[in-house]
Amino acid sequence: MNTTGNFEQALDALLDVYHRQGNLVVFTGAGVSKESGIPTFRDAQTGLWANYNPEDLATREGFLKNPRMVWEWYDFRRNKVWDTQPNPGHTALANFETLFSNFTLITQNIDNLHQSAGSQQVLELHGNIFRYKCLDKNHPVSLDLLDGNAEELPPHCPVCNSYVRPDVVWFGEMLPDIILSRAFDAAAKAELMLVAGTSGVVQPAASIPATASEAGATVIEINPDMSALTPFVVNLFLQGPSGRILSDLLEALRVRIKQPVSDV
Ligand code: BJW
Repeated sequence: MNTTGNFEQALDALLDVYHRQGNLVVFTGAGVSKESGIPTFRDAQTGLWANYNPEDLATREGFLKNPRMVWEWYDFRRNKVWDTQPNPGHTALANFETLFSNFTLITQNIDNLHQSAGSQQVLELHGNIFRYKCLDKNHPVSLDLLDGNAEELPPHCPVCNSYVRPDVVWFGEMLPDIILSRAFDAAAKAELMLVAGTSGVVQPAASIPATASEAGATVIEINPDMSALTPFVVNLFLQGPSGRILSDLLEALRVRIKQPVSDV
């Protein structure tokens, strides 16, 4: 795909929405956290699913088969995420939120890095690795309030005694209702959608850009590689890492609107 000139066109599209106070929606995936050192899922060499089987680790059945292993795998990932920092892509998006009057950030990521970068409103489609709930009744659980007994992992829910699990969405599970409908509503009203760092293969999230496109939005994708979405819904493809491209877009936008640099 020839992407020469796409940066300028993307900038013009952002400026147009900025001046008209139109709806800007951003949809992110694991690739936006890659430059923070968090592996994506489907990279053939370094992706999480290159070394682990999603059926064993990211399903209810896998958890019931080997609860301790799944618990420890999420503990391991949580500790890794804890040691990372937001990258310039996360920071740029937090700044877009303050610049654009009508802005929605939808993420499939569970790593909390958008919030750490300063994003105030984040629609988390697949949950958050720093929250816990119980397996049977979805009771929210705070680990600080449980009696620490390292021998017994996973811990049990203080209300119903079922296992405690990370509050993330596994395969075969429904996405949180209200968040999902807010995401599709925002997509249906979007005039411009930025899609960054997702392979676009996991449903129903992957249908969000198509919803925006069908409603007439311009869809700009930022990714080092083409995704499943590129041929079908993408109007402008910006090839490269989102940390660099999003911060370049922010800087260029600030120059054009003559806004001094002061990051959130
Ligand atoms: C960079 C970069 C850089 C690299 N800068 N970019 C309809 C059709 C077909 C299947 C289904 C369907 N409906 C439901 C399904 C089944 C399933 C599904 O979609 N399966 C497909 C894989 C085929 N969906 C579900 O089960 C969902 N539930 C559901 O639909 O419920 C209703 C229902 C129930 C029962 C029966 C039927 C319907 C739930 C999906 C939950 C997904 N959960 C996970 C794990 C979360 C917890 C955890 O982290 O452990 O969410 S899976 C994983 O994939 C994670 C991600 O959020 C998600 C998306 O991945 P993402 O973000 O796109 O990452 P990658 O790795 O795929 O891509 C990274 C991209 O970054 C690449 O493009 C790189 O090039 C790029 N990149 N460096 C920018 N520097």
